[in-house]
Amino acid sequence: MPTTEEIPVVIIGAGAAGLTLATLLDTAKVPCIVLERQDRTYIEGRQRAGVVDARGVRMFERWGLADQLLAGPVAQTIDYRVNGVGRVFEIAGDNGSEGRFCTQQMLVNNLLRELIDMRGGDVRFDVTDVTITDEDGQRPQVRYTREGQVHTIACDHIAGCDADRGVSRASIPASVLTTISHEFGYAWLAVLVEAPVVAHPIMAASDHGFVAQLPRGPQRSRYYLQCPLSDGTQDWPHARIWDEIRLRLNDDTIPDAVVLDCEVVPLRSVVHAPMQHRNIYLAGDAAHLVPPTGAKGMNMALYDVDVLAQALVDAVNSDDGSTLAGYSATVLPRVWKYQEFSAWMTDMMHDGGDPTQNGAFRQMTARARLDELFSSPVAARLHSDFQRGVA
Ligand code: RFL
Repeated sequence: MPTTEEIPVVIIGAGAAGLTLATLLDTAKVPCIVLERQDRTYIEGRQRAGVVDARGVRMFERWGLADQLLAGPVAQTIDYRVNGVGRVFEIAGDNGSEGRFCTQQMLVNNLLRELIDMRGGDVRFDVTDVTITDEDGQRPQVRYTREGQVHTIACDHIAGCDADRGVSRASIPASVLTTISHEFGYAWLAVLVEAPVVAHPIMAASDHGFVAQLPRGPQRSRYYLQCPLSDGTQDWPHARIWDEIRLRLNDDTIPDAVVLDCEVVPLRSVVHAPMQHRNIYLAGDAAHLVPPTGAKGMNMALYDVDVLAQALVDAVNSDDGSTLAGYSATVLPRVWKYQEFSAWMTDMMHDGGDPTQNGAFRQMTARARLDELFSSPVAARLHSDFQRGVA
């Protein structure tokens, strides 16, 4: 028997954006249902971003959720290396909140516990065939299948938090959206390893290509190695991974360690605008992608849902739809600012590396740009503000 129910808000996708939005709405007593195609165990195990920036911390504090969801303060440093020679950049902050160490996996697990286990929030995993009907003059409907049964939810608002390949953006007519994208022309081999944490996160340009090492827990690091777009994980046997890490960091003492996971991620920037159409509101990777170099993807998703949550609270609790109507216009300027920062970081760290990529001239000017961070207080301050998410 098909079932139909009613709720003010349906959220599609239980990633960083969807679960945060659901928890903020629950905090403000706005009822919502989250639909997720994966099962809970899969969501709990998914590894990605590493740090909630200072702006994200302030958001969780403002909503009274920081202590439940985030871990302790994170080291505000980056070890920028060129051919193995490192300089530690200290991210300058103001008094008050700073970034907190919280991997995306940790945040998502804490959100699942808070929302489902502590508050009884309604997250439906393992759903398939999610379809959206949102036509003029009719109440929006979301249909989905679970355990072979088709269900329909009538709602007022749909939050599309289902990332780049989800159904939410695909439900908006193509003629409504403008898509602006940029391909960087290379990829990263993202390698999760079991290894002791280094003193500072490392971002390294080398004549042999870019490499980064970022902490992902007490005994875990994520290495990123620049590689051609055509590479697959089969091109990177474990011995080659460790040889390249030693070569690019110019450090023969790094021992091989257990590789837990490995994937190839093409570096690209994409913005789809407007981020809303009728009653559908896009947030996070459903609306924009950034190359991971600036560590901003998850933090941009958190910003989107901070604005969207308040707008939905105004619309549902106070019958004031004005902030919701302005959602896309409110968040897009910041989306573009962080696109610019992420592209700047990406160009600097990759052009400054392998000269066969873009030539020796671009290599040397990129290295000069990196030097500025250590010689110009103005450049250092701006870089810090971007890293903290407050620029
Ligand atoms: P998510 O986390 O991918 O969640 C989307 C959810 O939607 C579900 N879904 C559907 N559910 C129902 N029906 C459908 N038809 C559906 N289609 C999809 C999916 O199963 C999933 O659960 O997107 P969200 O919430 O927008 O969050 C965005 C962030 O995940 C992303 O921006 C970051 O992970 C990006 N990112 C980083 N961000 C940072 O801020 N700092 C970092 O250091 C950082 N490092 C990274 C990254 C992303 C990476 N990859 C894998 C692309 C490093 C890497 C390697």
